[in-house]
Amino acid sequence: MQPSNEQPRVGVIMGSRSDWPVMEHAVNMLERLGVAYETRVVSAHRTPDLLFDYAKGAAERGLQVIIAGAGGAAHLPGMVASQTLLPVLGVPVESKALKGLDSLLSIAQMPGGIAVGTLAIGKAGATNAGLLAAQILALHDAKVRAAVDTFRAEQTQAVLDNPDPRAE
Ligand code: RP5
Repeated sequence: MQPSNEQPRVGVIMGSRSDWPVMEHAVNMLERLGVAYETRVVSAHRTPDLLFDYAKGAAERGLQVIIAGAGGAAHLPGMVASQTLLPVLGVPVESKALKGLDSLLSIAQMPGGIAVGTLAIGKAGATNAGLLAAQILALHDAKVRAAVDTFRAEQTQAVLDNPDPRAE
């Protein structure tokens, strides 16, 4: 799944279909900013061979950033990062048992030497992963930079236009 026929530049992967209600917020942000992406389920535990193939081939296929979301024993972002030099942004998905604290610590507490950028638990983290991926691309892409700029300006204006917290 991708927004257009453009070559995907961001890979949005997740450990399970059950992660989609959170991870779709990363995709929503990429779509809003006009960044071509692909998305698929890649599980560290259930499809380890696919994980290795995906991560090893990602740069060659034209991806520039990988967003990886997972919950519980969330090994996906770290294992993907170990197999590619692309920046990997990890999104901790809220788990039933521990409300995502397990996911957050699994993703954030990487050993020194393999980097994963860890975002917040859940929707905010997924949204910001999409935004941060776009900001990474914006370093070398004026069109994406302009889209991020516009997003920021509209966000600011929306707050300024609605100063009364009681208003509908
Ligand atoms: C993780 O286990 C997934 O990322 C998901 O958050 C969690 C539960 O997966 P399901 O049992 O819902 O497939 O690997």
